[in-house]
Amino acid sequence: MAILTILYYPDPRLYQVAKPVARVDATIRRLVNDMAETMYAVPGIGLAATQVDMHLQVIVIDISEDKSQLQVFINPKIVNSSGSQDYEEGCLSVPGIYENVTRAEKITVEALGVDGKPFKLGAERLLAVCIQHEIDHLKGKVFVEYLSQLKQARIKNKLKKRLRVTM
Ligand code: GNR
Ligand code: NI
Repeated sequence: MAILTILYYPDPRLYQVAKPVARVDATIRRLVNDMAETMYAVPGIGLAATQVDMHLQVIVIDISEDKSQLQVFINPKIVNSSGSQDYEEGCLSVPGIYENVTRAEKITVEALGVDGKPFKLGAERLLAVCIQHEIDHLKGKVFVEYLSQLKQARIKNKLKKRLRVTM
């Protein structure tokens, strides 16, 4: 296993669109393991392959209290959504920034598991937020893009300044 390097907004590689996984093989299983290790190390509740500069449709999520419930979504598709909810979101690629985003309250997602088998899952509240946030990453979208242009500009400046100080 390995800890992977996370890209920081506004890195242009975060805007790349991820390709579907053709076959869930040993390479993909290794990517899933490394992404999970990286997510737990930071720590975060989700991670999309885009964030570690791998442009494949792979997501890991664990919203459990004791970090014992890893969920893997390969080639995920939201096939149903309803309602709306506001949630104060953060992102490992936008460290230290927390802003309210409105998303669907309930979703149904279809994906492949790490065993390569298709499954269908209903999700609501935080899990629904997290799945939508991660699928956005796969489409090259970061949550700050839901905010006003002014807020986006301020966040970019803040992160660029911080990078200058710490690197
Ligand atoms: O760790 C994370 N926490 C979080 C909190 C509220 C809404 C979404 C998230 S996802 C984030 C991890 C991350 O950046 N995934 O892409
Ligand atoms: Ni994120």
